[in-house]
Amino acid sequence: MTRPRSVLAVAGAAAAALAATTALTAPASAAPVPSEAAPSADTTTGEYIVKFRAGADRGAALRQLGGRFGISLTEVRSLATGAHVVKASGRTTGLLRALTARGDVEYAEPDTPMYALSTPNDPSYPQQWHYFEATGGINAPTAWDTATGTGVVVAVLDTGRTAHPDLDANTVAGYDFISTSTNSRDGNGRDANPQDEGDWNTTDGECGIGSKAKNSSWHGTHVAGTIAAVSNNGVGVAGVAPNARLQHVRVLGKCGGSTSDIADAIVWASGGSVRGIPANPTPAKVINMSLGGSGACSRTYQSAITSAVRNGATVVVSAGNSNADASGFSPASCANVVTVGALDREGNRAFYSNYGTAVDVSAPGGEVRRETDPPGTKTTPENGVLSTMNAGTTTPGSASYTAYMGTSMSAPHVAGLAALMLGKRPTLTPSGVESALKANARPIPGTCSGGCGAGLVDAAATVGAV
Ligand SMILES: [Ca+2]
Ligand SMILES: [Ca+2]
Ligand SMILES: [Ca+2]
Ligand SMILES: [Ca+2]
Repeated sequence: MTRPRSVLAVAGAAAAALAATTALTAPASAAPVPSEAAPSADTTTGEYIVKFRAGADRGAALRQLGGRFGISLTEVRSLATGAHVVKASGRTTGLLRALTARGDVEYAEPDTPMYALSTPNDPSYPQQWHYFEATGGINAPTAWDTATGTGVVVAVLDTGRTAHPDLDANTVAGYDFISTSTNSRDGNGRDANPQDEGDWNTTDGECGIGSKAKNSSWHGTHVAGTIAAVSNNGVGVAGVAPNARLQHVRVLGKCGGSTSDIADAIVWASGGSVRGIPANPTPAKVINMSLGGSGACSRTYQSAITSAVRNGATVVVSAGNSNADASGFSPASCANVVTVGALDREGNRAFYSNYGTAVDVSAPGGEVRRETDPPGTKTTPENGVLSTMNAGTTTPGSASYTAYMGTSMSAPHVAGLAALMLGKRPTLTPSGVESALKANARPIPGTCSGGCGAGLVDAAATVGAV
């Protein structure tokens, strides 16, 4: 049994840089809204809704008004309300007032065009460049016009759950698969409560040679927010699949987690049976694993993944943060998973992202560096992926938001997109999801040495294609 060294956001040599979590105090700037019709004429469409009074001679009234304005007015259809849609042959100003002023007209209104309100009102949404920016974003807003992930459960195999106003409403029951009480911090082995008890460690070397003391990461809380933070609630951030359900399956505690626990969690999440554990009441159609460790895919991992895929679950995994070929990491190198590399805001392969033929697609992972890190072109916190967080340094504190970077952040973009696809077309198979993700990805906007898969996932194109 191999033990993954740690969560990808803090794995490997780049641990110090990757653990740099810059707290973003989000300015409450308003989210953009769809543009309104130009107000130069009564309507931009030339269509009015007119309610005539009982007994009115509609034809005569429209002929008379048309003559006065030098246009023709035709009745297009009647409404359930008893009003009629009237179309003018040309743009007019003053026709609406003239209609309203008539004794035989009860009311007249422009037939105002409506638009899908796909731009979330969450105050920090404008900072979530990774959803909407033309260069490095995943083109999510257009996808939200037709897909929100309704009916799809996404399992988050990670550090577990913390209470959060941007997550709670989208959360279903999960499970805690950490079998060793020393790393679980809840005083027992596996149990039904996937609460994240914190993964801090107080001394260097406590989690193996070269490990550093660190505060709790609340990694599962961050990953979950990218997948399905509650959107349009006027709070915090938006998620990629705002109506999907999150299922926290706790597998990472202090010093990471074990392959054996993670393998059982994969099977359980997909609806398979695990000895001694009650069946999952809401099996996941998508499993996100923003975790990994050294070594090619083990028999244990592959057999658990194969079983999950047979159960119909799409398994999305991070490529890893070691700036190395992903073939040497698990579960990134396993078969039948969607392995996701990370790009920065300009669409270049992020400095930490693994690469190679094992990578299927790429997604935004961002870059966050501290002021004390070596100078670079991308040093500001807004280049990271903003999501839900907890403010506790050890045990859980209050809910908050933070920008992180890593392939841990890129995978949940793809897991969320898979949920959008499955919400729209529930019969898609895991291989169908993977093929559509690849076929509709767009070319890497920047540079990628070593291989970034089929390209940067495009939510609008992919959802449109299914
Ligand atoms: Ca426990
Ligand atoms: Ca527990
Ligand atoms: Ca929100
Ligand atoms: Ca694959």
